[in-house]
Amino acid sequence: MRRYIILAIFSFFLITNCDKSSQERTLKKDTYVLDNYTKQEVDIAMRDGTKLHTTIYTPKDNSKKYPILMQRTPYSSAPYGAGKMKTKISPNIHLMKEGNIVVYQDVRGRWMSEGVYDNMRAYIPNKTANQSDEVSDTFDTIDWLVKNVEYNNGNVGTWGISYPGHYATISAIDAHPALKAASPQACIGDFFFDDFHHNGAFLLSYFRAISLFGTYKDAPTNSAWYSFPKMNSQDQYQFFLDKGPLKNLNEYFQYDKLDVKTAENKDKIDDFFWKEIVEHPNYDSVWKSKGIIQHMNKVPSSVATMIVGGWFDAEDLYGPLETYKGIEKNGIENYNTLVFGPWDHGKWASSRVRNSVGNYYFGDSISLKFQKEIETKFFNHFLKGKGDKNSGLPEAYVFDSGKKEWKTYDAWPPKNVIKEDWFLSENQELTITKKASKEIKFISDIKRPIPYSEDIKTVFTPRKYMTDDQRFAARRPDVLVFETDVLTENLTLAGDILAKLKVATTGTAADWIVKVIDVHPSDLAEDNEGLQDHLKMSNYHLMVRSEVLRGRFRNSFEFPEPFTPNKKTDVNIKLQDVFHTFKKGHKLQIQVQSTWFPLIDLNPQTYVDNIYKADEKDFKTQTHTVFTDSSIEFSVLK
Ligand code: PG9
Repeated sequence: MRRYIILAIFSFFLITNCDKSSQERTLKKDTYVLDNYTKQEVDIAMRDGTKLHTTIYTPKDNSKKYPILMQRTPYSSAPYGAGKMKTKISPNIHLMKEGNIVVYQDVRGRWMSEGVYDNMRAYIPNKTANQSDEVSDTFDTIDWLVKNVEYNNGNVGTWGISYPGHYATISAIDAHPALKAASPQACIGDFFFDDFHHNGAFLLSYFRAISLFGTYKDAPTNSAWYSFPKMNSQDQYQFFLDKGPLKNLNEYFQYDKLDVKTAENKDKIDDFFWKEIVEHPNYDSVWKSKGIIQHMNKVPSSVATMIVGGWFDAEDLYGPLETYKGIEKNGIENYNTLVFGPWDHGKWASSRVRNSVGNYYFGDSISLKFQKEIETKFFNHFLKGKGDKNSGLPEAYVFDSGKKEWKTYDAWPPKNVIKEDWFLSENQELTITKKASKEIKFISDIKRPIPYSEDIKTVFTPRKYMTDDQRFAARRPDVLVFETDVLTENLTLAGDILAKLKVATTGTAADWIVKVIDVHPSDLAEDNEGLQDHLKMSNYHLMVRSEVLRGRFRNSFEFPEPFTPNKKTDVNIKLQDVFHTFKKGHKLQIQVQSTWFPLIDLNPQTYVDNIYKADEKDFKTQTHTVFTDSSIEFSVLK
């Protein structure tokens, strides 16, 4: 018996460690930082006097000087307190092991820092002496660090994933002269197009995440001051369907009592972020002022940038792509590069050997290769090396998610891309030839909205669906399906996609969702390891890209408009860039639908000024029409 127990323990060790990279295994158990770095925590005063809590890890080897790698975060720079160290620091294990000064800072109003938090705090271009924003907070912090931290070589780099990625973008605006390199990764660009909204539709699936950003804390704290809504069901579809109109979620955020703190409600969440979302349903000055893409012209050529993202990132896809494209507009003076791989949110930082997104496997060591050969090389070149434009890295290092291989280009999108229109024809064809316009009707039943996923369980933020099999949707009467014949040669898409729909509705409001799908051959025999039991790779309908447009915003995100019932109307939807080869033997499929639940909230399908304040009576089942002179404009690599 003893022998079997030993065998079981050994095999458990093997299983849990065989998926770790060799780098991970060679590291002594989680004490590398403790053994090789010292830590100090300081409260740095900003120009308006607010003190920001900053944790500094310095190599014990003080025989040389080091660059400073900094991450500013709303998610805490814990652990706090002497002797308590992170087990991993810096962007990756190579940069940690070769030695850098690594700094983490709680941004204004978060955790151990003073001040009042504001989501995506607006950048103030011409600040008065004492005015501050995240740009000035970053400038003041870097200034203090290079003047006060021992053994620094005067060069600073910033990095971060997601919200920390947004602060890395911020660091490059009106940058401090010591900042030589910034790597915004999955960086939020604009909360009206990243995370909480997609083209005006509200990401209902983000419901629980709202609490993370909407409650004020009274003083610096090393423990969470917010709490998450308690959902009484793990079946998110049913939970939100039973909840009904968005206004019924107010109870979780004390919305209607926000300004009246009483004894009984003081412990409830009075969420200023929920209030902002509810009271600003359109792309008005509040959202516009917070968007950072408009300020990319303020990134000086003294800062080298490497923008990183994942083709299957459900949270921040708009941000990194638009950040890169925004900086590109500054011209060749800026060293600005792009890395996009087959990852979901932030997985390029993973130490796992196996790279999959949900059910779909892309290959081994993709993240590890990026960390070692791209990310480490980028920071070392600009912070320790020559720092010129000859970094040895490509302009665009992009992974073809169809061929499952890396490619490099000297521009993104590649120069040899042409725009090609494919038409949605009535017998479910997707053809290059335009045919007579026919009507295809379907009932959009708000009592039975189309699930965005077959998975039942409630998630904090949805991620896996980005590569989920779409057969479950294809077989519903309210999902229109259009597909090519079996491809006789490879078809590579490289760049954005524009769905040019011509639609009508019996109602006065509608959402429009378009999905781009790679239909795999039916004779595919082998299944991906980790494939959910109910799936087979045979005929797998891989979602390559998807997007929604809330129809009221078809002509303007700021000034919404109703539909005229039964009037043929143009609805154009931009889908974010892809880099995907639809291989010979596969089919390219388009799905068009009008509900996507509960990824996004339900459209009442009758026009109301503010859906967040709509009543039960506003929600009506309608009949929608798609005309077959609708087309999809693809960026085809020739
Ligand atoms: N952008 C990601 C996020 C923002 C808001 C809610 C949930 C996730 C992130 O910072 O991870």
